[in-house]
Amino acid sequence: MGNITLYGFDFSLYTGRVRSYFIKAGLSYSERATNSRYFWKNVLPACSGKLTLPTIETESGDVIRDGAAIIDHYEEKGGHQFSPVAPKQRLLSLLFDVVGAEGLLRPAMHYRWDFPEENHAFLHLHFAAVMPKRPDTDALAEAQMQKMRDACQRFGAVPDTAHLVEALYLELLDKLNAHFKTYPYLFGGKPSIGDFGMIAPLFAHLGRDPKPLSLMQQRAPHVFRWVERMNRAEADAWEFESNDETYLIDDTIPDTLIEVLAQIAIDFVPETKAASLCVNEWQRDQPEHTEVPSGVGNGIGVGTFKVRDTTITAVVQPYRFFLLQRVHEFFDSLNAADKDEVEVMLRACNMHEVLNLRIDRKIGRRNNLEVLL
Ligand SMILES: N[C@@H](CCC(=O)N[C@@H](CS)C(=O)NCC(=O)O)C(=O)O
Repeated sequence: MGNITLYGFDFSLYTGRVRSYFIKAGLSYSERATNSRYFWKNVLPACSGKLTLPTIETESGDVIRDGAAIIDHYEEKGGHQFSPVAPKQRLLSLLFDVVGAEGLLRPAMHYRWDFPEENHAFLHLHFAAVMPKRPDTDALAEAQMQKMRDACQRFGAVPDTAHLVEALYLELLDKLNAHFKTYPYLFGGKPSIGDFGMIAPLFAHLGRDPKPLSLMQQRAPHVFRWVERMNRAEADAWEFESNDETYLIDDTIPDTLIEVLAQIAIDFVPETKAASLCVNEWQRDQPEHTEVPSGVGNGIGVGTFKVRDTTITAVVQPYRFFLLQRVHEFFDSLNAADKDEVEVMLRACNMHEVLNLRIDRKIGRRNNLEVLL
């Protein structure tokens, strides 16, 4: 049996989530680009022809497309080692996974695409590196970059919202910085599914592109250290007193984490509400097994919502609910006393409404695609 092959790019948001998981789980993998004949002939057809990163080939040759599905596969195999067992931590871990994979795309895209003076040369280098080597490689890279710039706008990062997007992100950095000053990871001394979700936007875009990287290093050095730590096999937590690589005991949720969630709720809750209405409307007439769009900025409509007097119109990606349904399923499985405790906690950070933001149909997976059930 060989290694895992991880098809992904160093500048890809979702690749960063799986790479970090592999590193922390001690799984041996080789990272490759998608530009080989082998990939197009053997791997892509096993994804029903859908190309998104990350995609992997397991040690035994199975192909898995989608970061959540890849992590699920290894969590299952490894005894759910990165899924806290205690109810509040488990639920928040799942919620942070949604926030990271879906809820922070606006600042991630804004800080990548709206600062050309600082970022353009760096981004061009990376986009050109993964294009076919031809006389027009630079033009191909620019065309692909323009597609991503357009996607950035679809997420609602436009000149009219830039001030708000930046204000919310700077406040979030401050809250995260206060948390990671005291704790190496979200729930103590060990990363969780929620940490892997959050590393998606906070590594490749917000913790690596020149403009947001320097912002993070200067304003939120403890967040920067967490980003580094998430990409290292060892705990890398020398600045903390305790070296325990465990979750906090007694289902403790630090106040600093409640503050982080309250900050995220400011746009995550109204956006999810607007998206749920849009997805419910769309899916009503869709046949069973309709494919749910995947890929950056590909959605089924737009949602409009207001945050601090600014109106945001953003693409609706039903994938948000593919991940959110895990939060709902876990909540529904709890006994009455645990449900009460979770609700009290979610109320404290203005996230309680999320428990009721459900779509009418479930999203599952079939032939390596997310589909409506
Ligand atoms: N739900 C997928 C999303 C993956 C995704 O969108 N990846 C980006 C790169 S970071 C991609 O492949 N984009 C191609 C496209 O937008 O067409 C996952 O979590 O793996």
